[in-house]
Amino acid sequence: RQLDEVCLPLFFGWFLLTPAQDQLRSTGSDFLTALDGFKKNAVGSSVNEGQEIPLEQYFKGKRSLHCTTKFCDYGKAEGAKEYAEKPEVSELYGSVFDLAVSALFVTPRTFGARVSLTDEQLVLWPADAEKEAESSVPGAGSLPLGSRAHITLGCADGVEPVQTGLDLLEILVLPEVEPVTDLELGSLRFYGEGRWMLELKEPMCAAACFSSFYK
Ligand code: 2AM
Repeated sequence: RQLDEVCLPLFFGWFLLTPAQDQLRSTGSDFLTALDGFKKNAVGSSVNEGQEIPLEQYFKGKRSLHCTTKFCDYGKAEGAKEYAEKPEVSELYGSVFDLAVSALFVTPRTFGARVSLTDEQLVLWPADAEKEAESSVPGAGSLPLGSRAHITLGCADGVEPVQTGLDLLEILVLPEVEPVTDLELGSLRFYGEGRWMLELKEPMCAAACFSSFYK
């Protein structure tokens, strides 16, 4: 085996700096509390059907918050080597970017934050990230590049984090609906089957370092 194959990471992505992690966790927690409060008065719209525990306990938290660009699985994932060899990847490795967190969402499986990438950030986004999800989420392949960009904030018991991006795509392929209410943080929409999305009144700016992760 070639050394460069051995050295491919588990994934590349933007890793939030500590202040941004703290701020996003805190905003996320405010959102779950507000959603719990709202659901008490809403009929037939439970995320954790039959489970009366607060959402904050329902979702198991993640330690280090990041926005995955390319999942490489140490080189086993398709296109991993090609991605790692892109000149932009080595040029921008270690640089800090301002990510715009534009929305928060929950489904019965996952809790995440939507990231709206700029053109400059999209050069690090794999061209097939949305198409790759087409078999799990029909229609995902036709969404704009970067639609899958997200930060996993928590997963229900037994759910793998890869599900967060698929849940986001699943919401984005649905027709737009009217907000059910305006919360302090922004407007809240309900997409059926326990799927909620809060569009932030003011997108949150999260400083994050482009790097890679090896277990
Ligand atoms: P996440 O980006 O939704 O958090 C390590 O497992 C990281 O890679 C996690 O952050 C995870 O999800 C992401 N990941 C795991 N499998 C993946 C896949 N098949 N495609 C894209 N991202 C994946």
